[in-house]
Amino acid sequence: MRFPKIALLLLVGAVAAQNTATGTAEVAAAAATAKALSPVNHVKGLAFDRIAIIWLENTDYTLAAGDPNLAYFANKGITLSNHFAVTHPSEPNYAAAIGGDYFGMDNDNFNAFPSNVSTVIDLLEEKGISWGEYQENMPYSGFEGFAWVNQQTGANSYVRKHNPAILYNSVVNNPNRLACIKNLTMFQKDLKEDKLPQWMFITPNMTSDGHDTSVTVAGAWVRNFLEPLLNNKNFMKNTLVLITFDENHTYTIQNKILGILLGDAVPQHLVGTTDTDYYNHYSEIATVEANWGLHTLGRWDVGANVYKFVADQTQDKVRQWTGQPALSDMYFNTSYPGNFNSQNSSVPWPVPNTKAEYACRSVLPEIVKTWGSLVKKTFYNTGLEIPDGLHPAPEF
Ligand SMILES: *[C@@H]1O[C@H](CO)[C@@H](O)[C@H](O)[C@H]1NC(C)=O
Ligand SMILES: *[C@@H]1O[C@H](CO)[C@@H](O)[C@H](O)[C@H]1NC(C)=O
Ligand SMILES: *[C@@H]1O[C@H](CO)[C@@H](O)[C@H](O)[C@H]1NC(C)=O
Ligand SMILES: *[C@@H]1O[C@H](CO)[C@@H](O)[C@H](O)[C@H]1NC(C)=O
Ligand SMILES: *[C@@H]1O[C@H](CO)[C@@H](O)[C@H](O)[C@H]1NC(C)=O
Ligand SMILES: CC(=O)N[C@H]1CO[C@H](CO)[C@@H](O)[C@@H]1O
Repeated sequence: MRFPKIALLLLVGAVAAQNTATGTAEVAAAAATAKALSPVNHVKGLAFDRIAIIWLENTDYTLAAGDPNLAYFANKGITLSNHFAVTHPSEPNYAAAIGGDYFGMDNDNFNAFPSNVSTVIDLLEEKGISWGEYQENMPYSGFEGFAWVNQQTGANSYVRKHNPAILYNSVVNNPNRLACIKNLTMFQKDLKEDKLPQWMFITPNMTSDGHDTSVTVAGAWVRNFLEPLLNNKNFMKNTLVLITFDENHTYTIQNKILGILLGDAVPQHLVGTTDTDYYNHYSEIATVEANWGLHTLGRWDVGANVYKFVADQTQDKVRQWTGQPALSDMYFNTSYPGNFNSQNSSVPWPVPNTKAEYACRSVLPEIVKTWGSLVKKTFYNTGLEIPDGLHPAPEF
């Protein structure tokens, strides 16, 4: 797959130094000199010392819950039965999971967020917590291209739209950060050398994650990947694993997705249970913030629920969705306007709520420095209730 030239010219203009080539020869040349880093830290968390987030693709809740391999993992952990994606299609969900918003994105294009937009990576690094991404079949560490197909079969393999960190110039423009975006071959190497980071995001390829196949293939892939890790001392170090999906498959129903929490950080008495509290992709950031006492991004991460078993150890309060519209009327199936919206991008850059204080967490000082003077224009609040395309924020 190639991205259209127009999109390349328009969107990559500002980041001309990036190497987005996807030709076989260029990729081979770049791979030969690609820098990879595997920083190691051991910052203690309140509920876990490591988190591994694994995303599969496009499956409705009920179908996922019925998959035997996913059920196998559900029995070993906590099932999140009221867990939602934030919009459609894929890319904005991946973006949201580390950036605290999707900035109106309603497409899978070559989108790049400007470098003044921070992510969970800024929050982690500020506290000296190592992080990394493992993207199956990414041809080399820090590859910035739109896609990389299987060289034997031509089938879709690695895609940029499923790589959250690569969407953010705050990551891409920093060579040391770029070098922490690696593939699964490097995961196995880091595992063996006991160099896995404390926060990691794992994306299987387009076959393995179910995108071009089915939840049966995705379930089998996770079983094959994760089962050996459950007894691996280099992996299980007070580790929390999240298995989830980017989005529900059927656009006209609520965008509910399966989530499973497991690992040796999950308290024994909760193994095999279900947590019915409301969570969404922003909970992935909020939980990490609460666990390590991080600052926040001042976006939808601030008010998102922290997973209950973690919240019990961090003194966070898990809240119910009480606002209007009721949760049952929220579909989370279209994007509100924003800079990356293909229908309506003529809205100002959303300003983080730099004054937000919630659960004793404040916004990252660097974000306050950049955006603080504009805080009057913010539409982010500390509520659990987030907007969607059918119910945009009143300020929109
Ligand atoms: C993974 O990345 C490494 C390091 O850049 C590279 O040597 C290797 O060929 C890549 N593996 C796959 C399967 O793409
Ligand atoms: C995806 O990864 C699996 C291994 O997990 C491999 O067997 C398969 O060939 C890969 N598919 C593509 C299209 O690269
Ligand atoms: C979102 O869901 C609502 C309710 O089913 C439906 O009316 C609307 O068409 C859906 N939007 C999209 C883009 O599918
Ligand atoms: C952030 O970057 C965008 C895009 O370059 C720019 O339009 C905006 O003014 C910047 N905002 C701040 C507060 O730096
Ligand atoms: C775009 O969205 C903004 C905010 O909702 C709205 O004020 C504006 O009228 C919309 N523009 C178009 C062309 O729809
Ligand atoms: C077909 C299917 O299973 N879709 C699920 C998507 O999520 C909603 C919940 O919000 C389920 O009711 C659907 O079953």
